[in-house]
Amino acid sequence: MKSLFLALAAALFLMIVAKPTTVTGAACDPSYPGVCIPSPPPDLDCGDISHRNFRVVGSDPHRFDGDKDGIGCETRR
Ligand SMILES: [Ca+2]
Repeated sequence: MKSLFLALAAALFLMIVAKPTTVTGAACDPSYPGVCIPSPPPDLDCGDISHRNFRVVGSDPHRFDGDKDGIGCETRR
């Protein structure tokens, strides 16, 4: 009975400390403040992400904003 309690306590501890890896688990690059895109590596292209027409500031390490107008992965062309 005691081992069951310890197993439950360990599971609870892991749930709290080792949070499940999600999109928010990766560090969001500050160049894309409106969306959460992790910094490279890997270097991502617009085809690798689902975001479109998001704000781009700063160094733009993924070069989503090739024309430097502050909007990444524009759908209008
Ligand atoms: Ca652009």
